[in-house]
Amino acid sequence: MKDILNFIDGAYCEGSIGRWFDDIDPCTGQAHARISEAGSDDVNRAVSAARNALSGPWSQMPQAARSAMIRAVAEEIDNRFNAFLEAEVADTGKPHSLASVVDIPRGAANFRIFADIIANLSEHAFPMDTPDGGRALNYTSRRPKGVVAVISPWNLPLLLMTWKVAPALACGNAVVAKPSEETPATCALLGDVMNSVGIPPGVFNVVHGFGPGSAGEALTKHPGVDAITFTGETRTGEAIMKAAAAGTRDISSELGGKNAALVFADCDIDAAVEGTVRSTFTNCGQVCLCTERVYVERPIFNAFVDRLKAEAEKLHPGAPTDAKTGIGPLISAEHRDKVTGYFERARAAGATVVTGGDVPVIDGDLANGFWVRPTIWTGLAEDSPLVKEEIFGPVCHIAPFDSEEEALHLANDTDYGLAATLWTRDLSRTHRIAPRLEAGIVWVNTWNLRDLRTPFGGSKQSGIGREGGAYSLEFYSELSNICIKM
Ligand code: NAD
Ligand code: 6OD
Repeated sequence: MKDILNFIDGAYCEGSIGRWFDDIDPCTGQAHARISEAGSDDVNRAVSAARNALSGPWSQMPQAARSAMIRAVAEEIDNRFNAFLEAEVADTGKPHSLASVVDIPRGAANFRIFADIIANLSEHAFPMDTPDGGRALNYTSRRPKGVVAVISPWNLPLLLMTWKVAPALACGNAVVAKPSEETPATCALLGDVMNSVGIPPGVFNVVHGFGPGSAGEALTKHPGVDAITFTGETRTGEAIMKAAAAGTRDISSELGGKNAALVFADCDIDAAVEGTVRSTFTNCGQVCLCTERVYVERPIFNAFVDRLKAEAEKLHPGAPTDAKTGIGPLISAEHRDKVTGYFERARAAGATVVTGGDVPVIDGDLANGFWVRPTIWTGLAEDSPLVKEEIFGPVCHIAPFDSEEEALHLANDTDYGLAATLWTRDLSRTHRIAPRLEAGIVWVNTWNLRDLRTPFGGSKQSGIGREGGAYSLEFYSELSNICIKM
């Protein structure tokens, strides 16, 4: 069994508290590695290493040189593609067909885009008249924020960790990363990548462990951390905001969602069904952008439900390496129990179970994996907790609507505001509706199509701030105005 170690000041090390915990393969329920938990002394050491690195050459490095190093990280991830793929799949159980086209390539692409952004950085200038009849020049200038804590979840481990580590490093910060306790393996591999491209020791550190009472809490409460960027559950985001309040540290958060899809009768129904299968069941529904509420205009409601059911039933669970596998497992036994708890509650609430709502029986090595069947419900009341709470599994509820206004109301009637999807051929309708959807991201006739220059984030309880392209600079750098009297 492999050991997964912390990475502090350029070296892999065991946590000083001598505690280890298992890294479970969700396809088998068996441990495939053990993880060394970091204690508060280790977190102290990681934060000190990061702070020391800031006084070295890293943050003063010419932008072009730093950009070249960030680009080299991307190339090194490409070079080690198979090691990253194997680690990600062992931690998550997701099919190779998904991890090899989404997770690992995006890990590299995240470094590439921020290498480009920083290489092409420009500032604003504001020439002005002065009261004495002279002139002055204002210009903006950015400097690193300092030590940035990056805390990430288990659903897209490499993608979401690098989405934040890359801009943090590109802006000249030093990072202490805390990956999810469920999926630490790819983040651990990044340490060696950083060393191999010459990123100075201390610029990138990794501590492993849990949230409360462990490395996560120690890191967010550490006074040596200048800013915290977090992806995960809304309730965890609230706890981290409280920790960040001490010292008024900056926070960026990407949180939960209960995303709606609106399917109008004028849509291309083939595309809408195919897109909704992806938006509901990709990664076994464990993507914050996944659709959990589908609203379909009444004339096509029955046809849409039938077609979505037929497609959902084609998604066979299976081994990650099997080309026929259409859906992987949930991340853990605990999460499987949470999702199956929703299955029971839906039945008790009188939902019609169109398909799924149970656990498939699988023999052999995969018998103890955390599988659930793709599930579709109809007939729940809009105020049911099942339609309000994020489930984060391969589940959606489908309800009919009769007008544009009703569809908009239904989509927006949620505490969350991450993503929404609109399926229509009517361009005027698109322009009427899309800007009124209370979501950080609106996709029209597609889902999860990403241009990494665009702003990404959620409104309401789905997060604070926007990251992506130049928008990331607002969080990862400190902006000054310099005013020169001429
Ligand atoms: P989680 O909030 O349980 O954990 C996320 C990370 O926070 C983990 O590393 C965990 O150890 C750490 N953590 C937990 N409590 C902490 C504390 N008190 N202090 C410091 N760190 C703490 O989330 P999860 O279960 O890993 O991920 C699933 C959730 O993430 C879902 O709600 C999903 O919607 C959300 N998510 C959101 C986005 C987005 O971009 N909006 C992306 C992915 C996942
Ligand atoms: O694509 C991205 O940049 C991103 N942050 C995706 C988040 C997915 C949530 O699970």
